[in-house]
Amino acid sequence: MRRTKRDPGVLRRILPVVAMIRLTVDGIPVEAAEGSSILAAARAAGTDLPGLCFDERVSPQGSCRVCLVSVDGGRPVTSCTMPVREGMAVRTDDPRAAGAARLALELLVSEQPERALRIPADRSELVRACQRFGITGSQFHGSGHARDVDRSHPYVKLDRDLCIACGRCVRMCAEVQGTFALSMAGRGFDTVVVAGTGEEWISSPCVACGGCVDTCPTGALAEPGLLDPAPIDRATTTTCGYCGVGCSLRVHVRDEQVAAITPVHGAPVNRGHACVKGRFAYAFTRSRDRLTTPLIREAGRDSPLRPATWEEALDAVADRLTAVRDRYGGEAIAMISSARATNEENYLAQKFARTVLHTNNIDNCSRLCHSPSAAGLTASFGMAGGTNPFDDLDRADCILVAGANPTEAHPVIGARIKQRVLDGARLVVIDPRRIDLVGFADVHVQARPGSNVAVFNGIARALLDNGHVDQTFVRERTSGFDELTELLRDYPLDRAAHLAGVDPTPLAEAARLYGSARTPAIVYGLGITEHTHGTDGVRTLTNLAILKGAVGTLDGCGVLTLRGQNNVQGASDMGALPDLLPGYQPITAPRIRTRFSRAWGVEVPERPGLRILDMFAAATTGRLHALYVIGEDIAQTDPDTRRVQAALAACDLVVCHDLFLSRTAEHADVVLPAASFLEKDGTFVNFERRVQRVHPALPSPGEAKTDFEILHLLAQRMDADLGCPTPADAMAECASLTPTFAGISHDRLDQEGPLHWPCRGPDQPGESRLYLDRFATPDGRAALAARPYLPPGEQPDQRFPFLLVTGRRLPHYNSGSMSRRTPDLDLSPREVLDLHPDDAARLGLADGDLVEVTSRRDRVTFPVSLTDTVARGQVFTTFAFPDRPTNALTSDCADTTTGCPEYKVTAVALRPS
Ligand SMILES: Nc1nc2c(c(=O)[nH]1)N[C@H]1C(S)=C(S)[C@@H](COP(=O)(O)OP(=O)(O)OC[C@H]3O[C@@H](n4cnc5c(=O)[nH]c(N)nc54)[C@H](O)[C@@H]3O)O[C@H]1N2
Ligand SMILES: Nc1nc2c(c(=O)[nH]1)N[C@H]1C(S)=C(S)[C@@H](COP(=O)(O)OP(=O)(O)OC[C@H]3O[C@@H](n4cnc5c(=O)[nH]c(N)nc54)[C@H](O)[C@@H]3O)O[C@H]1N2
Ligand SMILES: [Mo]
Repeated sequence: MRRTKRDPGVLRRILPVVAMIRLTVDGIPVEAAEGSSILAAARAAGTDLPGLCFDERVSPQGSCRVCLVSVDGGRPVTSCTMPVREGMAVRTDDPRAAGAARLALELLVSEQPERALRIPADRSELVRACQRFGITGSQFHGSGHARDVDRSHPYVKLDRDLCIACGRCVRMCAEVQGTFALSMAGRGFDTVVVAGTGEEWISSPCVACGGCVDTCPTGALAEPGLLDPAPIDRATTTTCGYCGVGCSLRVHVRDEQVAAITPVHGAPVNRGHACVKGRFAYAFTRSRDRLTTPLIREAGRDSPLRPATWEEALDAVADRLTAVRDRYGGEAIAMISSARATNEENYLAQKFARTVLHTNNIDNCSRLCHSPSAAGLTASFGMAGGTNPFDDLDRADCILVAGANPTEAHPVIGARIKQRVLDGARLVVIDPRRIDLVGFADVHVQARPGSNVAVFNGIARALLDNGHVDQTFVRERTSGFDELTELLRDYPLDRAAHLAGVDPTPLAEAARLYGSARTPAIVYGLGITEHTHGTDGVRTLTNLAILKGAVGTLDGCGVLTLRGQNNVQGASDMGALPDLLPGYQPITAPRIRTRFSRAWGVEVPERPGLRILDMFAAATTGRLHALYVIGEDIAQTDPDTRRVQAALAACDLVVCHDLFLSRTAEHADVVLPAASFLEKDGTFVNFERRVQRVHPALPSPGEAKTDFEILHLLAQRMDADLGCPTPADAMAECASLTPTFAGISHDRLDQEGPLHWPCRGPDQPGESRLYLDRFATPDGRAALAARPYLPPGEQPDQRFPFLLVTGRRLPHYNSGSMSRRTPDLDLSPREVLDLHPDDAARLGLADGDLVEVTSRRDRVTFPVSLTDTVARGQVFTTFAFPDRPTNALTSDCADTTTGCPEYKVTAVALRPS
């Protein structure tokens, strides 16, 4: 269902900043980028010129006429629609213009109810405009309207009588969010915004990104917290703690509670946009079941957890960890560090493991997620991150989205992709499901789960056959071409299509679109990595960009990895990995180990440690005695739950830091209450390698402490000093030991804003776009990979004929520990299994019926949701609800290179329950 693509009415102009224009506003000299409006320039110059239908994030409309100004003494003009011109003299106080603007505003407010003017001025543009023109409540004629207030949605309230029909919300929804859920209905005086076809807001296609609420100038569309007239005590700018996009958010606090969260306008990553989670899903911070004290067990696993003092809890952990270490050696202890925690906390966690526990047994959830990206991108290009900044997408004329569902998992990026497509870029989607972006795509390759390598080899072969290979680039900057060409003899399009279970036509079209583009981009996610051949998937995907010469050049936009957790990039960057020290420096290199050992004053252990899944195996075989888990719910989110539970049961000691009593915490001996991202100081690294500041907006509840404080206190009790007392010190220490972070410090981030790594010195800007001169591989060349298609680890058979794919839905986040404790639960109250209607008919299942899903390991019952977004023979669900433990079903098949689980392919049987 392609809507209004390339409709000039919704085309957003993305203007490269070509030149600066000089003009004067009320006699004051001002500079503005060519193409900006007079209104934007006047505001940038510090005037409070109102513009009730204007928002610089969307196209101008010029309808409210309260932004009238004079230019060079001429007739009044709408400043929101007129672009700046060199030398123009703008007057916002021109009597004719101001008079006409005042009249327009008076007419507008005469139709408003009185309560419109009682909204605090800092929350209503209308009120501010009235103040500027001296219009007071007494001039209100009262409203002829008495229309309902729609309170059906937990986050968006529509007070219809406050609507001035400015259309900003409609344009935000279309041009910025790309959802097209809103329109204006009615005529003249009766015009009002409607969602969908006029149904209640909650039932409409609104995805609750908050764009409409953010732009509404009157409070007609509002979120509960900000409309409350009580003053806001303070606001803090920080980085979102949900996904890896890294949106800049403003956290408004009243009475030590979050009153509202709004996106930072003009922020580099999100450009004033956000999504339902970052923007609205904050109620978890003050949820009644937040952990506020440590918990310990009196006697053994069978005794209940009881509240304890920090002294008791830390002593218990310190004594027992010391005992295990001294008896069995450090290798009998393993630590899982958190991709939800800050860089500084992850730095400290790996330092704690290596210097206090004396083990390299430390890993983070990157293992479950994008470890194949780190391995694959390093092998292909030399470094473990995406190659380009996301802003490069503004230059892309073709976007290939493979195994990623950004409108649900990285919604701000999903919206940007839609914007780009509406601007004319071609879109190719490779996904077994008909995801939302397919509605905007030129072609959808609905490949069978686990067939990526066949698909990408088929496309690579077509690039060769169609003459779409950049021969000069291949000759001068790549290696492995001959071997790849040889392998691709086996991948003519028909065969590749057959292996992937698709028609050759869409595959050929995908190859033609990517191959004939001038500046193509590749965007990918877990549909590529979470497979038995995940690293091969990444390598064969990067082949396409290399063959096309679309990486490490300005002719393409490279390969963008949509990394998952808010700080999964950072957790790995900081060395919370069993074989790598901070900055991906190999633990096995003696020179590097010596440098760290000297700096830390303790010998760094030499042998690489255990990966997450190997930790479980080691526990069940008695080699591992203690497991220390920071912010990961392994008993819910790691594959094959029974095996995880067996591992937890086998350990003498399980310690966990969490915000809540997670499934893992229920199995722990000691649970330590952790602060959330809204309560801590430090940095996160987003999926573009952008290092961004995190500032505490709230105190943590009760006695909860940051992971940073907890690790320090514990080290002290084990007679060790981790050094770096503050997060800023930890970053400084990391920078001193890590060449790619050498130029990064809290001071610099506070002064200059976010920096990309690599940033090799305090005077270096940081590299957002990599490899323009040379690749970082040993020979400086991008390495093409000849990898054959191999079948997934698990295959359907007669007993288990369906394929279960697992992944994300918009409202909930991973284990759901946070999002389920917010009104997101009203948006998505329970887990369902997506099932094709034809399969449902065969099984005699109606929408909402229960189905028992059995895999080779366990069985779980789900209500079914009938949808043809899944292919026949495939089902889809998430893993956000502990009462439907999806990961009891998934297998321990894992990527042969990195150990990343095959979450995307599980053979299952379905039986009506
Ligand atoms: N709302 C929400 N957002 C999140 C999260 C969340 O839980 N909820 N989690 C965060 C985290 S940790 C991560 S890692 C990211 C994940 O973000 P994504 O990687 O975008 O998420 P997934 O839904 O797991 O998988 C993406 C797509 O891969 C497809 N897929 C499955 N198998 C294959 C295959 O063999 N080939 C191809 N080509 N595609 C396949 C699936 O159908 C799915 O649409 O999201 C982050 N953002
Ligand atoms: N079936 C299936 N399973 C999957 C996946 C899949 O696609 N399919 N995807 C996998 C992927 S990509 C990932 S990343 C994992 C994610 O799995 P997890 O990392 O386990 O999931 P989260 O819910 O993100 O968070 C883990 C815990 O951290 C806590 N927490 C949040 N912030 C903090 C903090 O600042 N400090 C501390 N100490 N705790 C905190 C939360 O309350 C939660 O209990 O799941 C994996 N599991
Ligand atoms: Mo993830």
